[in-house]
Amino acid sequence: MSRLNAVLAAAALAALTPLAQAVDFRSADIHNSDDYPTVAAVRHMGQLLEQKSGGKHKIKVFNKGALGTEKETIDQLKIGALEMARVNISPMNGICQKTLVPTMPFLFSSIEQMRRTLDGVVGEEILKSCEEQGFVGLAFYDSGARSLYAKKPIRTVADVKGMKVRVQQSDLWVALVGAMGGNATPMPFGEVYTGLKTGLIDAAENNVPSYDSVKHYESAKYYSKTEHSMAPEMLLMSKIVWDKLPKADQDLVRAAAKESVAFQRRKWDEQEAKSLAAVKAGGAEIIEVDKKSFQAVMGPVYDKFMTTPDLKRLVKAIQDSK
Ligand code: GTR
Repeated sequence: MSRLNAVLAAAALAALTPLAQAVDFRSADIHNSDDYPTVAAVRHMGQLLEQKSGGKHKIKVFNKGALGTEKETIDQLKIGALEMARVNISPMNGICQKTLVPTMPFLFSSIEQMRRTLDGVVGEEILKSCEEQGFVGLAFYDSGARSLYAKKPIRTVADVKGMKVRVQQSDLWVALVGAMGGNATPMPFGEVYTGLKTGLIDAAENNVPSYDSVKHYESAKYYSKTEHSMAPEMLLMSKIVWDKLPKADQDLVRAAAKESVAFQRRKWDEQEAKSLAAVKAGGAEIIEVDKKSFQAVMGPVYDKFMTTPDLKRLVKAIQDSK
């Protein structure tokens, strides 16, 4: 057997051998603050898992983008080089198609409806759909509603025309901002602060806690409440790592993840209120918008992305559950 074949055979065997021993799962997150709701929630999940497994399994959260951008950590999960990552659903849009659904513009009518949907059968179906691509969807976390912020006030969709707007790395996001008349510029989250400072971009879009935590309001002080998407956060485990866990341990991981959702949502609600106060104190102005003008241009985005019977069924299920 050649050296390479021997290495491959050993790797294949390792992939099949159940992990009877303890594992310290590493979990990635790009947020800088140790107290950001997603970061705190995965840490909390780790405590639950440690208790449930009698100290066998632990989770160590590597936030601040220490393990790479969201796209990079997703790639590492895929090959089993990383155990867990908390990412936004958007960078998964090109990997498992059903994740497009909760990202769609103006789909949910309220935060309550979004939470109910993600907790129910629709949410489960979307999480499960990532398995064949190598990702075990453990839970959805809250990311509130995302809105546009810019160097000048945006009050109606016509104001977006020609603006360079940073978006997440997903074709859907490029189309969504394109439908508003903006020039979408996909880039990782960590580059947005400099992008706004240097004028590479005129605007970006996010929820208030993210707008606050990385101080984007310093150079884009007008936060226009478009609330155009409620794209949630996802907690993912590498399927390669998952398949090596004994069934009983898989159950513990799932249970700890599900239990951490309520904790995350409590933190989220508190953080939204704190961040709103913080950005206002930092000079941000909150602008009310003509939301209907934004909703009116989204038809082509649905036509372009909600193309299969499965996607249409999921959209309809959500619309019918309002
Ligand atoms: C945040 C989200 C991150 C990332 C970021 C972004 O709200 O928590 O996972 O998606 O937005 O815009 O890149």
